[in-house]
Amino acid sequence: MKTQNLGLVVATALGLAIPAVAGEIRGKVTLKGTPPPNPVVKDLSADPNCSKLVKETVHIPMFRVGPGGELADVFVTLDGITGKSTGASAPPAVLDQKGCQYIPYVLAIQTKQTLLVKNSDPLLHNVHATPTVPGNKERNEAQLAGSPDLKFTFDAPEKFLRFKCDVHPWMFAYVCVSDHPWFALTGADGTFVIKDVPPGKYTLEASHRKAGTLKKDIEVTDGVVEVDFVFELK
Ligand SMILES: [Cu+2]
Repeated sequence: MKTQNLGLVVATALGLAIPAVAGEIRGKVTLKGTPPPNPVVKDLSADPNCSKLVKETVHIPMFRVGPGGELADVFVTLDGITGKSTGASAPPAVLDQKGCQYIPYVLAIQTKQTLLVKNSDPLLHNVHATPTVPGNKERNEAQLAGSPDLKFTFDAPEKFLRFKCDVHPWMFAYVCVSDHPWFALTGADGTFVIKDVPPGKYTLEASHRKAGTLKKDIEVTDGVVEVDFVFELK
């Protein structure tokens, strides 16, 4: 037995806290090919109340792509892990309704994590969660201007769980629900970081609502693993 392992055994026997060894997964997601243009939300500009709040043309951000193909809103996660959620003790995530749009359009939370839905607009919205995975409940609630945040939680993992507004038919948001904490969403620069990953062999999955899903087998040790994904549009 090596000396360092002996130390570990002694520390374990004494019940001492041992610093956990953990790795980090970093990478960048890019898109090859030209995506279709993001559709203009014509109904918003035609709505007498919403058009007062937003003067500029609003597009549905189906593809957020940078000048070098950097792809945002990609849900990157360790595949096939369930029952490891720390969502019950995680800080709440926030989905806002502002300018008759859900902001952000895509977000990621854990099972049992509180999702606060805010109404920052001076008008009525109707928050309607429409999950498709058994274990997650559909819920539909009116939210008047100035009323308290609505609290949502989901029990089952689900990718791109849709929220809609029944007052404004163009309003959608998509929530990725993970049953463990090892996930990230890519930002505008296409990059992601997943920290504190226990060493091991995993399948890393990258999912974009419109571009599809890619998977890579990876091994995490106690350092940084770099993993890039390239989505190709046909
Ligand atoms: Cu609305």
